[in-house]
Amino acid sequence: MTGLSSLAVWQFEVVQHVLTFGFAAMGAALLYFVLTIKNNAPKYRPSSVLSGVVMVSAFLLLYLQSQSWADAFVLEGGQYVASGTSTFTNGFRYLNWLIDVPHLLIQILFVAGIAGAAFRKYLVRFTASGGLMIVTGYIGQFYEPGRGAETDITLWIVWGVISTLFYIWVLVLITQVIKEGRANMKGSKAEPLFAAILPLFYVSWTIYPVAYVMPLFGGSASEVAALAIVAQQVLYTIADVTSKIFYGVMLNVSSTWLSEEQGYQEA
Ligand code: RET
Repeated sequence: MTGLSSLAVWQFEVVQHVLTFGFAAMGAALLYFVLTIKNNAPKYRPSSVLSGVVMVSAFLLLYLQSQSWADAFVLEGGQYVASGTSTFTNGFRYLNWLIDVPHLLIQILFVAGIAGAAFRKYLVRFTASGGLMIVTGYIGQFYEPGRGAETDITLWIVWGVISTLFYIWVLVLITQVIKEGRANMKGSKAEPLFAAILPLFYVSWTIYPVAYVMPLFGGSASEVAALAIVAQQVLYTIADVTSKIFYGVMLNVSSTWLSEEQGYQEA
């Protein structure tokens, strides 16, 4: 982030607030997933458990991310400048995704009613496609423009493109899973809600690669670089809340409706 020499007070604060909102939302949603788990028949519950795992991991990451932001800058002469003692990095996010992405992908299988050999097939493919997408993107982000000595736009783009190929594989798989899930719940009132997960997924997951390329708009002008960083953090937060919480809630409500229709009553 050497391209970024200073931040206006509002820019520093917007990121601080947005990161705080992010971890507060994960904490609140954790409580929701725990408290509603018994509304669902046992076969759907692993979906809520996986939402819980995702919430804890994201809560911790976003908390550390906000600490790292606060440590990276100091207020000097009415603006925030690099503290010189630590840098702000998005690297931790990628490690959080490495945990969350496979879990988010696998949790839908329980609600879609995919079992047996098909379950194992998707489990392996989701873990491979999601894991490789993140690892290759992680390598790429070290070369991000504005990071100083490591900056290498070509390598940044090449790793980004490789990661995108794995992302396309993820999209193909999730489209199939939602199609199969809809077929399994034909006639249920949960079907339209479950179907709406597909557009939510496409939009919320695509925000991540959009945030990845934000520094491209930063250029070398410090003022634009600052705006790009702020935009990147706001986008990541919107993506985190929609891809983890909205998605989890839609799966949870679908499970509850399916459970009711199948005659399940909370003990
Ligand atoms: C990267 C690198 C650039 C190319 C692409 C990417 C895709 C990232 C995605 C991340 C999804 C993360 C989620 C996290 C939830 O916890 C790695 C930014 C395509 C799709 C859903």
